Amino acid sequence: MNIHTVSTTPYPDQRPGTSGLRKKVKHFQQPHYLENFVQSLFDCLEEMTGETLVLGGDGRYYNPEAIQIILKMAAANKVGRVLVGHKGLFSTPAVSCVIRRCKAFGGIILSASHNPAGPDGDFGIKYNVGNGGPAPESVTDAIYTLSKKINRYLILEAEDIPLDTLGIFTLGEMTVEVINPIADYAELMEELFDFDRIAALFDTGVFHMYFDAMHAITGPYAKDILEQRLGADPNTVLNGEPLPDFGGSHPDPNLVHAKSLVTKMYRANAPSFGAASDGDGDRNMILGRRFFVTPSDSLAILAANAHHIPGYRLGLAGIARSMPTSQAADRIAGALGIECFETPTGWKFFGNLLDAGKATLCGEESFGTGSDHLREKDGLWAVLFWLNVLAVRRQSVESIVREHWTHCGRNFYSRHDYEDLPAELSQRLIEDLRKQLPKLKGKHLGHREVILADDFSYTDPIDHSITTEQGIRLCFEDHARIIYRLSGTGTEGATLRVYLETFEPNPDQHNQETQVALADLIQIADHVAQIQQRTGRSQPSVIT
Ligand code: VG1
Ligand code: CO
Repeated sequence: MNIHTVSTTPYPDQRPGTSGLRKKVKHFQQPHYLENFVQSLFDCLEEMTGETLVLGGDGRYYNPEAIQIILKMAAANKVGRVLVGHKGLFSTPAVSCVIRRCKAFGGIILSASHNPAGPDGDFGIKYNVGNGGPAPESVTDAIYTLSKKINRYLILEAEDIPLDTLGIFTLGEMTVEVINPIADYAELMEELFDFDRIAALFDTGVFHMYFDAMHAITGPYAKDILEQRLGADPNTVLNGEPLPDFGGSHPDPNLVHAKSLVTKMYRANAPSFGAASDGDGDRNMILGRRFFVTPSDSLAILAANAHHIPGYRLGLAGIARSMPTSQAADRIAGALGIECFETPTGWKFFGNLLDAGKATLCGEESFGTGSDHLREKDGLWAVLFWLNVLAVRRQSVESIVREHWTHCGRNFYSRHDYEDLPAELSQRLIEDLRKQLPKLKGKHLGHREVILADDFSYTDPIDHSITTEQGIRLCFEDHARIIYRLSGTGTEGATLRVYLETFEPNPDQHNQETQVALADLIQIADHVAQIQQRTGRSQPSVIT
């Protein structure tokens, strides 16, 4: 066996963010950049010797090259077996599924999620542990520490593995299995949902839907599950071919970036249901005919309707939401008599709650929803959940949401993003807010009184680890909230996220336009943080 020990020097910037290490493709293509990170990962997890790993990515530019490098490094580092997706493809939730089903030691996902791809776009790498979920911060911190003192990496000299061919290959003493990345995942979906009932809904001939895969990873999954297994029209899946540059678009399923789907869903003869997913398949956007469901509402409504779904018929242990996600989930948890957990942003914080059986459904305002069926958020799962609910209730999406508001009240919710700000300016803005916190409590802002002003800190109820500085929050006595935090997934400049929420119990007020309902809060948010003045921006770059 020809294992090379290659000398290298550390890069100082390999700290994983909210969801793995994300950088420009060109940054990853610097000499030994990818290799340094991967070797730090192998050094951190020495027990990987002889074990099984799952490997794949969302198909973006540099995916095939990175997979070959990682395979040869895995062989040199004594990994026993790697299950790699056909053509190197795997959605994030499918990797989580296969890790769990095959009892693998962990998995490596190559993706920068919804960030644009191509030679000038972004690339990313993320490690998932044996429960199928993103590595906890203790692991990502350890990898980062090793990356700062790395001086060599190990790689096997060998021919590339033919990723286009399903089958079993060897690399030195390691086995490589090129597997169908859809099969296990689709089987799991069939176990959770009533496929016959959903198929019967499509059979009526009056229910039509679009699923926009945005030229990213979910195309093949959606075609297999929606069109083949469930019998949806053959043209249901839009942009179903994964492309290395995602067709030049920004595969982020929201009203701004999934514009063409939104246009189709708002025209006169729009279908009953529309959905989209992101680059790596873990996000979802849900639309009815001329109707948008906010991700926070979607989480609450799935919880309220879980008893209709075979996989959740026995009831929910609890619900977990990220801190900035609206409190609609708390209301339904209260009504169901179950606990609602509030975690920092990022799916890794749900892992312990799911493993301990404390939460069944989880969600984030950033178009992420999932459950204990795996340990990642799961775009297509959310779409199937909605389809199963629609198949049982035979109502429109809009009427289901409106009924929910009538019972539980409506949480008006919006996120305002200020992208590509100078890093220092945005850091200072947050620090200055932090300094203001002691005086904000008890203060009247507009007609509301601030009852809590803090920088969110989380103590994990299972392992008691503490995570601090997770977002500045102002909570008002009428359940309204303003939250400020900086993104941890960007690759250029800094992004300030401002999350705004009010609660409206009166159904007569539920028809207001969201930005109108939130107008006074938006003003207060700007006034407190002096966003316009400090950034010179008169409005956010993206509103979701
Ligand atoms: C964003 C979202 C967060 C999500 C993360 C990863 O993080 O806000 O809710 O978990 O992306 O999702 P940030 O730090 O930029 O706000 V994905 O689909 O990009 O893996
Ligand atoms: Co994603």
